[in-house]
Amino acid sequence: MTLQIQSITLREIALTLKEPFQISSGTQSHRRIFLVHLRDVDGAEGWGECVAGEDPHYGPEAIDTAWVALREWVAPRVLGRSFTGPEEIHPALDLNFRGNQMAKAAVEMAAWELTARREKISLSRLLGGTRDSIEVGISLGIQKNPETLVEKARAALARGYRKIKIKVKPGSDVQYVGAVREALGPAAPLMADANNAYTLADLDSLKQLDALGLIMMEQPLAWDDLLRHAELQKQLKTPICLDESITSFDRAEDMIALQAGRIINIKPGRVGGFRESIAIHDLCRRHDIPVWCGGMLESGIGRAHNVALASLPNFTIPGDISPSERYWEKDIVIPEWIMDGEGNIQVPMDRPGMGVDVDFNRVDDLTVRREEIT
Ligand code: OSB
Ligand code: MG
Repeated sequence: MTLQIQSITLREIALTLKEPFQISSGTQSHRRIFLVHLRDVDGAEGWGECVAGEDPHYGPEAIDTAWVALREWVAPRVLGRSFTGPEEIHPALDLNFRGNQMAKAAVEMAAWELTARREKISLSRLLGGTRDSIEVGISLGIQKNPETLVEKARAALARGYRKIKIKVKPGSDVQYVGAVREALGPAAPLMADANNAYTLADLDSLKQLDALGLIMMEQPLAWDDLLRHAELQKQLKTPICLDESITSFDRAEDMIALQAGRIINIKPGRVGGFRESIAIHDLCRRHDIPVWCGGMLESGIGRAHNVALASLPNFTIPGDISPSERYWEKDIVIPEWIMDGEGNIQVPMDRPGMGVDVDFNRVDDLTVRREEIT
């Protein structure tokens, strides 16, 4: 069976978050969601979501640059070509085409989704998933004071979330995380994510966070750094987890060689798609490095891809894959993503493709921009 993509439709939809999400590098309250819809020569379809944000505060891409990259350079390398399978897309997009991982990933991941539908198996199975249920956590944005944060963390634990990630930045760190630790006790599964807000000059604050018994500290230093993270890791007992810095398989190898971190947050969009995510997953497994699946405030479509990826065996730490209700009044997939009281989301193993249907009428209603490339 060959893979021949005939058309790629780009769509931007507008979705409002239930509550604004603040991290050290920026705040979001409305999401401009970038969806990708593929059709192959036989009429089979596949959905993807480009996770680039409104502006380049997380990584170098933003929705508007990704749109151009997808139209100008990704689409021409994929349309009208014949691939033996979706694993051939990444190499075709990687050759003499730098960066733009999120734009590349959107199409690559949609091609895996399309293939799973054609083969009438779940996306999870196509990727090598082994679990029928995944454990999930919540990512709490920076709050106006420690009391508000404590209430949100307490409610999250009561709701069943298996891991509570707290966004930090200088000035909203030790006091905030310390208050949660105090309120929820030593066993509460807490971690912090700094989104690059510190430098090695902040060692004092980082050492105080280190004393709070966190499962890990995510990306404390610069977004593309490895060397300074290695220096920092030597001084901390808390494992460092890298997010922004891991943009490819090679960067993951570098992290391991330099001992710049002990855990990786895999976001398939950040590394160019599923092929690279699986390679990083396998590499980490060989090196006893646990991985977990990060999130980018995705709609139900991007979430479906994350659920499938998180079903692979070395995803041993709960992911930032909260249920639809955490983000939206109403999601764009049917059924919505739901979490049980123990913090589990079921992997739709017995449904073809990503396992949820797109609410097409609603997507149409929410669409602000559409472009079809053939
Ligand atoms: O650093 O993990 C991050 C959201 C946007 C940009 C960066 C990050 C995040 C999150 C959100 O933490 C996690 C989620 O989707 O729930
Ligand atoms: Mg992060």
